[in-house]
Order: sequence, then C-alpha cells, then structure tokens
Amino acid sequence: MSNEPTDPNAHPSLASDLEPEPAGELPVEISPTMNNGHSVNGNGSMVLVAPPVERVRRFSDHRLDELHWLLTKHGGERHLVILQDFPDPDALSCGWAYLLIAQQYDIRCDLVYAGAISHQENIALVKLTGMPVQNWPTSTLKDRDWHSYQGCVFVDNQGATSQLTQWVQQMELSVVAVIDHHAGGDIVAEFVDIRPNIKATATILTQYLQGELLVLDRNVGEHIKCATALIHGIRSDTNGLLQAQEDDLLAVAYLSRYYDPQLLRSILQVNRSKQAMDVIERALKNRMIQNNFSLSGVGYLRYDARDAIPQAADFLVTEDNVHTAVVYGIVYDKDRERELVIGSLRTSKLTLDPDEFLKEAFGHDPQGRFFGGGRSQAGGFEIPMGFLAGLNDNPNYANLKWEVYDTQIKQKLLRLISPERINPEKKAQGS
Ligand SMILES: [Mn+2]
Repeated sequence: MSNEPTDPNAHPSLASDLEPEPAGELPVEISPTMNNGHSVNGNGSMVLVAPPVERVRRFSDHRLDELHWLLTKHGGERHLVILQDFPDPDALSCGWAYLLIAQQYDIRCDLVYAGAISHQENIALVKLTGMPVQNWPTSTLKDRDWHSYQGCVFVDNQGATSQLTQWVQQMELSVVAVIDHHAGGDIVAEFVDIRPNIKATATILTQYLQGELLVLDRNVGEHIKCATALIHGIRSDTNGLLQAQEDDLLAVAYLSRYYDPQLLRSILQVNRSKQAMDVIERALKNRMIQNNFSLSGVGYLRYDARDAIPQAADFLVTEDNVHTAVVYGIVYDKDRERELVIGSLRTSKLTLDPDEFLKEAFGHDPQGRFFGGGRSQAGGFEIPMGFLAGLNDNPNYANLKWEVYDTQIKQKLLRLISPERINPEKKAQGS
C-alpha cells in the first residue's frame, strides 16, 4: 500500500532551518601570514587562527551535502527510524542502510514498525540478514521510552502508513528526515528527499552510499548483508527489475560489488507458508472472470496472513486472457480491535492505472481519505468495516456479513469493468 499521492509534481524541498555550519569544519583559508596557528593583524596583536582540521567534505549532489551537515549537527543523539506498518523489502533495507549511515555520525537509531512482517520473503530477509529491526505493536506504545529520542526519521513512507506517526506527534518528536519515492504528502522535516520519479527508495539510499556518506567495505559482514538487502529492495519495487530505470540499474550495478548472491538466492527461494497456499487455493476457486478481469473474494483470514492476498493476486493475473486481478478478504486486527476489508490489484495492462482505478472504484471516507491507491501495475485497498466490525460466534451471521461485503465489492468493481452488466435498465433506456 502506498501513501496517498497528492501532488505528483511535488518538488523535493528543504526546510530553511537547516544550519550547515558546525564550527571546526569550515574551510580554512591559509593566509601567508599564518605561523604556528597564529597570525598578526594590522595593530600587531596576535589572533588565534583555527588549525586546518578535517578536509571539508564536498559531495557531487547537494542532497548529500545537506544530509551530511544534518547528520553532523545531530551527532550524539538517538533517533527513531519509522517504517510503514507492513514493511516491504524496500522499506526494510532502506531503514537499515540509513541506520548504518547515521552510525557514522554517532547517531544511534532504532528501526521500528508497528504492524507485522508476514510475507515469507520478508521474514526470510530479516532472519537471514539479522537486520536490527524491531516490532513495536500498538499495545506496547504507551510503555515506550519516547523521551530517550531526540528525533525521528521516515523512510520509504511519509507517516501516513504508520500507526507510530500519531505517537510521534503526541510526543512532539521532531521529524529529522523524510526519504521516500512516493509522491509527497505535506510532511515538514529538516531534510526532505522525496523523488517520485525514482522506482525504489533503496535506489536513493544507494546513491547516498555511492556518495560515501558510508564507505562500504567488503570485509564487513553487515555491509555485505545490507547491500544484498538493498538489491532485494530495488528488485521488489521494480517487479524484478522489469520496471527499473537508469538510476535503479546503476544503483544495482554499484551494489553488485558488495552483495552476496547466495544470500539473495536464499531470500528469494523461500517457500510459501501453508496459510498463504490456502488463500491462493481459495482465490483460485472463487475467481470470477469478466472482461479480462479476474475478481476473487477469499473470505475471512488472519491478520498476520494478509500478505497472502497480494500473492494470490500475483498468481491470478498469470491466467490466460486475464490482464488484471483483484483479490480481497476480511481481516480482523486483534491489536486494534478493528475489522477491515483488504485487497490487492495486479495488472499487466499498461494503460490501466491501479491508483486511479481503485480510487474510482471505492472512493474515499468522510474525511476525504481514499480507501485505496497504488503505483504502476500494483495497488491495494483497505476499507474499515465500521458498525459491522467485530467477531461473531454465529457462523450464519459471519457468512451473511461476508456475502454482503463480497457482493458490494464486486458491484463496485464491475461498475468500472462492465457497466452494462451492473445496470442493464440504464443501458436499455439510453439506447
Ligand atoms: Mn518503496
């Protein structure tokens, strides 16, 4: 699920309160009168001249300069790096890379997410690389030591897809940096690098590495694993590089000097869980095909199995004469005691924009927030069930509720896919 795009032309901007001038790192002019760190001014008295300390770092890209100064300024602090509730490989690898970069500047980061990691590839990614990511379920948030942090950072999201955002706001934690490739919201931060034209945030983070904010070392296991994770991140956000553009491919080329191909293979080859297989089976059995769209409701599923839905959609879209698949189901979120319909869309039709399609199909809530959105070839939606939410022990009731939702979702989708089927009278009147 992506953030809600508001202005596709949003330009990466920088807050003006960035002060890139820590003492001691300014360029030192070597004056001919300088002698042992002292110089003589006009009236003959001695003036102390700063010794030429560290060579001033200059980067090819102004963003690297800005980030370098920002991190220098915040040295010694502790920050929270916040990922979306269901972090994908792009988010996970970028959070880790950011953490390693910040370490260079003596900033301690905790990499956190509030939801769950349920896709088998993502579980494998975290396990096999040993990346230091922490789950902070919402039920634990009130007991966290928020005051030990001086700031927070959003990576591969801008706060809209994390339940941690409201806590960060409540605790008045300042937003130090936002690094993302989804079209911008209106988040204010000291450093903002949002590039909707880049396919993966991992490409942006790799450019920071290429700019030597952190010099990768083939002898450091953590660097090898992080480079591997970043390649996986770029691959997964570009449909296995099929949608990659020059920047993404150059980033992968750079990372290829450091990554571990064996490790990448292990992450990609991991098997599906039984529950994911069961959801795929249901999706296959329940599918209905109309005008090259394959629609399938899978009924109720466990919250931690929600990643099975996009996988089922991935599978359904491979059928002959199908260009678009939509799979949806009802999940119950125990943690927050809410029930929602979640769904995924996959398409191979280049002229179909998932973002537009889902917004048009499901509309928005009373606050104007859309129930769904997407990027090229993929999208997702989430519809809270409101008054009908909540478990009920009566199986008839549960079936009825599912039927209502199933029918309503199909109807909304079919309105776009084959209007004549939904509204035959209207067509008859019109002709
Ligand atoms: Mn991403």
